Amino acid sequence: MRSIGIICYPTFGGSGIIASQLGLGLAKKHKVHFICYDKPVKLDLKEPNIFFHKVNIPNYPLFEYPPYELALTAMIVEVVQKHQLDLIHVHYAIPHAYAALNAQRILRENAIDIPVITTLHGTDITLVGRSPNITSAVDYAINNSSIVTAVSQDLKKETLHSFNVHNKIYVIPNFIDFKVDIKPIKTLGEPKVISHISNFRPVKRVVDVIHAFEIIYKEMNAKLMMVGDGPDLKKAQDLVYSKGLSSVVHFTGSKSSVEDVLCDTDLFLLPSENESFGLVALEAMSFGIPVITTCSGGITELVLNGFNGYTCPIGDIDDMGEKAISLLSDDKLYAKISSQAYETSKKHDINKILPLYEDCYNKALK
Ligand code: GMT
Repeated sequence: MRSIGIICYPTFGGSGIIASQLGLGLAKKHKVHFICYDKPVKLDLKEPNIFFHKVNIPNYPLFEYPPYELALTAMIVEVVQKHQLDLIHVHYAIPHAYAALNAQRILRENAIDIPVITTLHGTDITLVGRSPNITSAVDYAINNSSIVTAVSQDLKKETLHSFNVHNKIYVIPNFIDFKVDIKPIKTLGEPKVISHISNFRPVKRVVDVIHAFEIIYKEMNAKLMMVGDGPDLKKAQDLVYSKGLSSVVHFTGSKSSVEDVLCDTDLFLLPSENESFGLVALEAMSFGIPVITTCSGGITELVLNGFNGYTCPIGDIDDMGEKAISLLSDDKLYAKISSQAYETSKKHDINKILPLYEDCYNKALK
């Protein structure tokens, strides 16, 4: 049994979900200590071997920007010393890997040597990390981690292209923790239910979901579930109102259960500008739901055009609409794509992926 520290963002995003599920899976064999500014949303603290240490961020009037990395670094040092952690696994290069590496240096002064494993999830590399004033810090965090993993081949490629990296990057795709092992048999009913789940950031292009839905709705009885909250929510709501679609487009906010929405969904739309992996698409596929997405980075390693869903050019709402209509009007095609979507998701079962992380831990500890 090892003692593992996990550092992640505790919010609804895919990286926090993956970190939480990984921790819960590891806790069957190891002690897992989460170090975050809040309890990760999907983390069940009642589970054995799971511990949570809250990072208290100092906030004095003098600080315009509270020093989060500093507080996190000090908390990592404290938890490693008090609980004799064997390794630290951080999700996101910035600021988590950066803070963990500083903690590592402090601990070395106390004769404690602890490896840092860094998992890159996407936004840290494709958006934030490209800000020129922080690239040197990202280079440092990646190059000095004991092991670096990325959630897709595309993210690995992007990282090598955008940063001055000389460390090896292992690709470990995201996963699903299947609670039941029953293959869903999806048949099309009326109305067709289309859904989209995201944090409504501009990168998600939620407006394209509504344009594509309008094309579908002109051809068939359909409704759209828009799940989540974020900067583009108002823009999306205004568009729905201006198109007169308010009776068939439902905005549920971020509190509704993703599982409940997916249970009733026939087709999932994810028209992102960039998606390093697209965990939500994998979740949809685990319910046997075909996904229509864009040719945007790592998601094309998951959604294979014409096999388990469709990939369209970014912003091509006509293509998305047409593909959706032909899929939703053909029971036989729909059953085939749905079944293949589910089979793809089974390849991402946590039981297949978790040992890959354990291998990384073993390598880092050697
Ligand atoms: O997509 C987001 O806005 C959230 C972000 C996150 O940090 O959780 O998601 C990123 O990591 C997920 C988990 O690995 C991936 O499934 C998402 O594709 C990735 N988001 C982007 O690349 C935009």
